[in-house]
Amino acid sequence: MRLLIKIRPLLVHRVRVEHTALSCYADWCKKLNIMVDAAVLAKLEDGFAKLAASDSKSLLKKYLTKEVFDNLKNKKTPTFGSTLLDVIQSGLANHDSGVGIYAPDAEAYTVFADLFDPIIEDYHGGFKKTDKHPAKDFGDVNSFGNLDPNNEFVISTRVRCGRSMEGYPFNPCLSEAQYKEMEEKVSSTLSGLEGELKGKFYPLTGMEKSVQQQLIDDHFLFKEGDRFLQAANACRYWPSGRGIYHNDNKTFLVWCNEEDHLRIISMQMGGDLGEVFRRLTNAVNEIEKRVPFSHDDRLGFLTFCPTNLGTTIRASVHIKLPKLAANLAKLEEVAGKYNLQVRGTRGEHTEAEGGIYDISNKRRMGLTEYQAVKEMYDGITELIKIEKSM
Ligand code: ADP
Ligand code: CIR
Repeated sequence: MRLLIKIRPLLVHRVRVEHTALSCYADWCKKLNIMVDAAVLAKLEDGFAKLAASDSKSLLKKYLTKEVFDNLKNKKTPTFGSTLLDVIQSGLANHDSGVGIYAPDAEAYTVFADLFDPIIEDYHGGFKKTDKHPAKDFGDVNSFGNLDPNNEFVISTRVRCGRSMEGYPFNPCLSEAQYKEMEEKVSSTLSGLEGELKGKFYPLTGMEKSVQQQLIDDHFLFKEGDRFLQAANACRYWPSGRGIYHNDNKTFLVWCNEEDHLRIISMQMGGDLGEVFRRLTNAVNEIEKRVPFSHDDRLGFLTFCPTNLGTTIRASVHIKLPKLAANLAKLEEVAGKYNLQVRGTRGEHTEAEGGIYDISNKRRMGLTEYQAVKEMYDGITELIKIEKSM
């Protein structure tokens, strides 16, 4: 009893010291922005419960197990303080997402690797967390020919890649001033291009609605109001800092600050993949001489969406395959065998119009630029053979 009387004040003192230490720790965390706020945690818990109860087919639902969720929900990226909510909110708001996650900043790929890695492996056909993306290699740019010399099936051919400018985070972390600064850098840099790459930058700010709509309808410009990007916080200050550069005949185009900082695009009517790929390679080489891009040793070129990492290459044709497409599930199944992805006429999440499908390579990581394009070339060659034999 006497002993207790003696040590009680000591215990109380210790508790007080610990309590003070804890509240100092909490203040310190808040100051350093490393504690996830209660409102964010509540949204995460609610969104997770709804997703778990849904019949969503997204890769987010497939890989966000309770264990992964609990392990990541209190984490933040060191520089921008991005949370798991910033990563998954698009997939939580859109249960019909195919993937459902984005990296708000480059550090998210590391901090939230327990979620990104299995999704990357699934989407990119087996790129494991221990794998390293190969060095950039466009290969022999003269190796591709015309996919459809008699113009029977292919309407048009397009190859694009994405790039992020070094020193800037991805969309959700950009300020309006940064958007404007980037637009200025992009437009002044591109104004130095020559030959068939020579063109003009057209800001979205102030662009007539009819001109914008015509560019979208002609498949040259990104669409507006993408709900997957909006939910990911990627459309803030729109249309500030957004725009498109193109040459006179619109065979070389650059999108500025839509999903990625830059989308570099080469496209033309018909099936001459050789010419489209040569133009893209030339353009990328010229732009890379002038702008430093974010690149990671393991992941390759860094992009906002994990589906675009690595080469960032999507080589596609607009194609009519009426016999194969009579059964869409069958078309998708056959395309899948050749690692191809089928999209609608106006791009991802759209329907086919007039029997025209957009078919492209699906994976972009763990193979070179040349191999990604070859995957589309070989696959489309096979699909055309099958169509002809039906
Ligand atoms: P991204 O290709 O940049 O991932 P989308 O799937 O949204 O994005 O497509 C962007 C635009 O490019 C859409 O208008 C789409 O119709 C167009 N497009 C894609 N492939 C081709 C092609 N081979 N020919 C013509 N337009 C194309
Ligand atoms: C989805 O999950 O369906 C969208 N977030 C888009 C995913 C892949 N497409 C893309 O990056 N353009």
